[in-house]
Amino acid sequence: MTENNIDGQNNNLRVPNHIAIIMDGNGRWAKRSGQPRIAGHKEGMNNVKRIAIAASDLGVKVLSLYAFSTENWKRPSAEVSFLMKLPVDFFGVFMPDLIKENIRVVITGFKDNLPDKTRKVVDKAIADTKDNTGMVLNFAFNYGGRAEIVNATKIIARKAIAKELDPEDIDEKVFSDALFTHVLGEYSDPDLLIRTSGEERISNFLLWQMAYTEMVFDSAYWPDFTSDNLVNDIKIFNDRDRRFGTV
Ligand code: V07
Repeated sequence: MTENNIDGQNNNLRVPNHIAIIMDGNGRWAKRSGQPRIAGHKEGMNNVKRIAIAASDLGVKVLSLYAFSTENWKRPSAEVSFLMKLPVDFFGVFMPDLIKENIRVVITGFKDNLPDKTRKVVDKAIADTKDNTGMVLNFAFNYGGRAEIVNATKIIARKAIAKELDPEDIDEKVFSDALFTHVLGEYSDPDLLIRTSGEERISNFLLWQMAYTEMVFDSAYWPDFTSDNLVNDIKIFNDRDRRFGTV
């Protein structure tokens, strides 16, 4: 935890190293003003930039955003096609900001069944920011917690069959290393989960990694979620006692 004193207002704010966000409420935000769901997704995307910069300025080390779940393929195909273009728009518009903010982009999730163009754009963004030393912006993209655990199990099983690993040596470290989040190194587990729009579920996000994560449910729809909401939710987190099962 870093003590953040960059401005008087946030004096003594203890900023969590890893914040994960379920960016919910985009469809309802659009509906509220009589717009189609995709208008909400678009405004939600613009807010990704605002909140990423706010988090980076606060000194967050890893910001994980649940952008697309393995279950989201079941949505209407026009909506899925629209969502698959958002990374293209996102990097097209925001890459200069990411470079300026020294932000490194990573993706956790299944990349193999993404549309070609989406995968190429994502791979390019990862490559173009790989030497950035600031905040890691982790997009959970085509991600599902159970699917990730099943995938890790396959990786470990293959190693055992190849005699590269003794089953007796499988421990929590071996397991964590087989998860997508191993790319986040020491910050693989979120300290704080924020879910917007008032829903209070984890919906298959980072299941293994959230064993000890504090959860804050914010009533704001994601497009309305501001840096003030972020700071407020961090304050709620600060007011809780985290004991990790000890006393
Ligand atoms: C998406 C905007 C945020 C609210 C949630 C639904 C819509 C940014 C990305 C993205 C993903 C990967 C990447 C770069 C950007 C994104 C989807 C949806 C599918 F490498 N926003 N955003 N992807 N929304």
